[in-house]
Amino acid sequence: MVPAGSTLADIVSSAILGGVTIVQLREKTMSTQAFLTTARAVHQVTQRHNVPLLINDRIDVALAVDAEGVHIGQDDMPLATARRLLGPDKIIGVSVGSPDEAREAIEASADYLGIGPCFDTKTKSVRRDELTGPRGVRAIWEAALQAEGPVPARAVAIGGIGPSNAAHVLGYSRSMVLPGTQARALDGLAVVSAIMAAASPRAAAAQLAGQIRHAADVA
Ligand code: TZP
Ligand code: MG
Repeated sequence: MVPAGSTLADIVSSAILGGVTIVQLREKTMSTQAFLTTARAVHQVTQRHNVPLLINDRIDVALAVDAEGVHIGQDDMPLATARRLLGPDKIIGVSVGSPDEAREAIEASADYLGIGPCFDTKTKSVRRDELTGPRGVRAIWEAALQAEGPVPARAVAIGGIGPSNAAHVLGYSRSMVLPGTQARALDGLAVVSAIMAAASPRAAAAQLAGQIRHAADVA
């Protein structure tokens, strides 16, 4: 998803200048060598801006480039194993699509949850019955907040999110006050195409960052 004339590193740099606070590198088809080369180039950019880089799926690539963390899904390496390999200081995020998955991730000490897929997306093949919608995001987030274990530092919604629906997702997904818990807003949004395919990744990131800040202010 890189337009002709610009490199992935250029787009990542623009997105960070717009307000992106964490970058995840997700490559499903590249050779390991190409993935490593790309990860090193992107890491140079993220380090220059002091923004953490997470590697999707590949603990080995994260270790090889000394990325700040990884993002794993339900079918990837289990969190406890990833933690053992990465040590205590790396960030480990987990994709969760149900209250049970959220509870399990919290109990295994995930640093953040990626909740979704919220809406349909062209970036990944998802089944209609997997889509959570904003209502599902909130239910999953509430389950996480009630789980036994460290309350996650962060939770983001993912899947088909962009400037036209971000405010709705953020507002709706704010947890309700449950016995023994405090209402908490989502910490942010994870987006791919809304930034990577935008005419101006920097402007798209700035718009989304503004919506996230606004949601935090009213929470
Ligand atoms: N996991 C759930 S939805 C998704 C991933 C990786 C794709 C998100 O991409 P987009 O373009 O922001 O919908
Ligand atoms: Mg994965």
